[in-house]
Amino acid sequence: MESTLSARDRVGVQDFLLLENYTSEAAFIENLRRRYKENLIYTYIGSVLVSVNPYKELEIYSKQHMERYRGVNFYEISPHIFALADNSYRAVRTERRDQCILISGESGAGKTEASKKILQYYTTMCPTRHNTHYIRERLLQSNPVLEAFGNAKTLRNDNSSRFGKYMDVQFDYKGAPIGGHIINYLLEKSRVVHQNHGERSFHIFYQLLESGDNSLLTRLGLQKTNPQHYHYLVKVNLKVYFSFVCFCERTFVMIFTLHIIYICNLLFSLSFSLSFSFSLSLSCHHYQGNCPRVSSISDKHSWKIVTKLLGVAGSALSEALTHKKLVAKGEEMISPLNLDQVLSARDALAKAIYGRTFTWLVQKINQSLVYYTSKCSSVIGLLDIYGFEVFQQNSFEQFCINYCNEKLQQLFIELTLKSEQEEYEAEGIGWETVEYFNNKIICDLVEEKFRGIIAILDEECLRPGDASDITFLEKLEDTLGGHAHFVTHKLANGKTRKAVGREEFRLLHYAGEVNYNVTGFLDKNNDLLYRNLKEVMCQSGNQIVKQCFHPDELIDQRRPETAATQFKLSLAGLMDILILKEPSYMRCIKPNNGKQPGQFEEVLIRHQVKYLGLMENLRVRRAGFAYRRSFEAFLQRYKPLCPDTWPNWRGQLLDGVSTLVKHLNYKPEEYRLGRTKIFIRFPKTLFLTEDALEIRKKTIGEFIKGFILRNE
Ligand code: AOV
Ligand code: MG
Repeated sequence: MESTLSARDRVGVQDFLLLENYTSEAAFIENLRRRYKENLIYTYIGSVLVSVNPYKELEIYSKQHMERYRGVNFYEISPHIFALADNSYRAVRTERRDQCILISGESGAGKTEASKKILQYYTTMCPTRHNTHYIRERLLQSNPVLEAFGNAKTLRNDNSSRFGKYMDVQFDYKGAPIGGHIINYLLEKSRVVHQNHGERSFHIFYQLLESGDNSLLTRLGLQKTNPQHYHYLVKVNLKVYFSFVCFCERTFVMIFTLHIIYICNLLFSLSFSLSFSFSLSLSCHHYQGNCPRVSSISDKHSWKIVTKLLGVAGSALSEALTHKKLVAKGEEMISPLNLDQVLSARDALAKAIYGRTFTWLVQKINQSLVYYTSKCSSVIGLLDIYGFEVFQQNSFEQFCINYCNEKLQQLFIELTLKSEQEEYEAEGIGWETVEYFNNKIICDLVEEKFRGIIAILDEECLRPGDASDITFLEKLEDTLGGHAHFVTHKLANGKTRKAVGREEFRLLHYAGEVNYNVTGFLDKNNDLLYRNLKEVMCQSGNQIVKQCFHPDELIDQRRPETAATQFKLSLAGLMDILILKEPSYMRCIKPNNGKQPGQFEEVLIRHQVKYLGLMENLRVRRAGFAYRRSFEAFLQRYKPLCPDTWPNWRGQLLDGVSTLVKHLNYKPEEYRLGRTKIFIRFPKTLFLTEDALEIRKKTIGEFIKGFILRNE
């Protein structure tokens, strides 16, 4: 293969392993900066791909670009996401080993875009079988649909993933995509009922109201004109949505989506606040002290539509929304809820409907994708999960999201170091250990049995009596007071610089310090839907509502797992999936907070380089051997450089490689020969060899050049 690196591609070093001063963070960042200025957003640390979000469209993702990366080794061509995608694909094809690509980085760094590019690469470049052709389309189409329902504009990112997604793409023995499967993680459903200032609800609300079918909208009593009316607005094309529904019970989904929108809006507007333009309101008849009690819902017309769409009896729903059912001494007692309770019941219902529909949608997509359990297939798993995030106010959602990022960092540490070590062992090569920060201590702080934050939160959620967000905080202080990564107002004693509020606790995450406000932690963790609301929903005549609210739930007397525990368990499941696969890593960096192209904000970037552990990663790679190639690949590539190995080496591969490196004057400390691979310690050695090859190709003329091309 002819080197395809142009002079521009060689700005800085394309692999940080090649940095002269590899321990210098300044040199690292300078290299990123120089490349970023030239729109070279990708750089390697060995096999890890680092990217910096360009915040503008680059002409580097065309089919021609994809073709350049097919079957090519990393350093022969400029770094690219397609190289990473192709590398995993080749491993699947040749070794039949399951792969996964783990993309990390903070909110807005480019993870979702990267995962889409990888999927595009596979759907464009892989062969297809005629009978599974539709799988490619469905894999691609699942993205915009899930984004419509699961992404939203936040202060950090206009298209922020509010759910975690792990997607398996399944390939047959010929390398054709034949199936797929998606697992979704903890959707931030609270967004349906509340958004921080400057943020929005899920895209789908705006999409439908902006470009939804007129007759349907009218039928449902929705107005197309003024999306503001419904508290939402985002310009996204609905076509993507419709292209999906044709493979997924089109009418059902579409109508149900409208149901959701309508219901959520109606529920949302069930409020006494005059600021809501919506007409539906609760009328309150009784007052008990300062606490109004609500007994009926007044807008008969809107109410009729909601109940019709949900397929439930209006009287039953209004009763369930405004009353609580208690069983005392074998007798059922109905007591009215106060305003706060009604509003929280309303929110809980809206969240439950949205959350469950989302899961239902993922199930539908999975049914349409097919997943074979046969042995003659391999998978590439793509993980695109919400990135580490810090806002002015951080709540339960950020706590879960950042915990998830801790787990992924932990996996990265375990797998990169472990696999490095294993390879040296397998090849009989000595290994020197490198110090690094292991964030296991923070994972334990969150998830440990009995004394981890989640355990303490659950305990407070289960405790009858005076349990509150504040008692939760106090309990945290009692239990975790001495922990190096846990701080509260009372426990500050110089561990951190920033102030901690009285209702906050601070975690010193691997990625930085975050203050979490405990308000709402108990409620969000409980995630309760009153039993009588569940009962009403379970009786629904709507097919989809029925599937989302199953009567079995009512029979099961056990308390459902709390939200945090469910999340913890699902993350543990994810780790089990990932650990069995061969990982590739992509680390995304966000260059500025303004979502601007060309702005390289050094302080921000230095921070990310630090917490992504990139310098440590580099040191680990450099402490060992920068490059390793199988004898065969090494000989094949560099044989033109030695008269004894050119044009062909007929003996043992090991002897051929020995002959070649002796001829190239490699010094003993520069390389090691393992059982099947050559290990080269310094990148410079390889780089010089590459340069020699370059010169050699030029001097041996077109004929020979053609010969090399044919042979490689
Ligand atoms: P994220 O997935 O890492 O954040 P995204 O992938 O959504 O971040 O990227 C944020 C925005 O950056 C995108 O909407 C694009 O405008 C831009 N962008 C990212 N990568 C590229 C690229 N390669 N080329 C051009 N523009 C890009 V979050 O889901 O919030 O954690 O939770
Ligand atoms: Mg994302």
